[in-house]
Amino acid sequence: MTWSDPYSSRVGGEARTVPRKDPVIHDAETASRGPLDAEQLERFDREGLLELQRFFDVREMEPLRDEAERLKTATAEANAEAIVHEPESGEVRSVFAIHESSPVFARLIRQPRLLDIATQILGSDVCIHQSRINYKPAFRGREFDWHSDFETWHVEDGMPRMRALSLSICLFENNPYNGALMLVPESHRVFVSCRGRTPERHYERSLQRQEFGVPEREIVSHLVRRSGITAPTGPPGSILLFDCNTLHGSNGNITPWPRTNLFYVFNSTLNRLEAPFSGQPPRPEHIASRRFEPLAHAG
Ligand code: 6CS
Ligand code: FE
Repeated sequence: MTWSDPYSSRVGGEARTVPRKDPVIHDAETASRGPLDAEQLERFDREGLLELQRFFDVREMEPLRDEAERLKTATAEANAEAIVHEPESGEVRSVFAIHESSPVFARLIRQPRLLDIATQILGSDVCIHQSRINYKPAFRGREFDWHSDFETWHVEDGMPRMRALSLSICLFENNPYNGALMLVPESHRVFVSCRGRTPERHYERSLQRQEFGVPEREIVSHLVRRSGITAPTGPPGSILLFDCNTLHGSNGNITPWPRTNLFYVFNSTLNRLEAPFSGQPPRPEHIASRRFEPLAHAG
């Protein structure tokens, strides 16, 4: 750990873990008001994740699935660099910045029943750091190796502290077979510093297959021995909240069932991005937004 950066990683040193320096629930008073009850907040604080099945009515997912399909071609025409393809099959793996490109997905995230959860946990106004659709297509969806999002957002985007969270919305059923997200409970409590140094324009490869910012296997094994792995499943309309530092990954999908999830990353407006701690230029706006205006409720 360098004196100036409590979360230094990929600085050429050995891999190691350091205790988290930030709270998970950032303000007790704000946390006492919001959609989550005390038991749900306590579970999120303890485990670094919270699944809410049937948050949306299944019928609400149909128009969102249509919009996710539409965005594949619309983004290819309007902002092709926001599309990531699967390395072998060429299928669409992810589309980024959906809160910018889609009025439907821009409006969805500003519903009080979602936006107020982020405010409740992060203890401040919030903005969107990143949004994306991970399509995990049938038969062809490839894996996402183990990682902490915060490690990447700190090193490659300059996110200073752990005051951000991800919301995942299942557009199709997430079941034990089609590549559901796997998370290590309680792993958010340690920062896993990774070896190596970040290559230039790393994101041009890491979003297809991440090589840097992947924790050492013995560290993953240690955390899994201690707390196991959870893979929340549920019908379309289920949601999953996870802390920016909760270790997660997902297997490939060789089933006929797509596992398309929306992801929105809420950042606290008090946690504005600085210069990337890698010393490299910032990643493009569609991956790491540098607009920090507070997100307002949908009218
Ligand atoms: O680099 C990123 O920001 C992206 N990478 C992963 C594997 N998860 C978070 C995010 O989508
Ligand atoms: Fe991730």
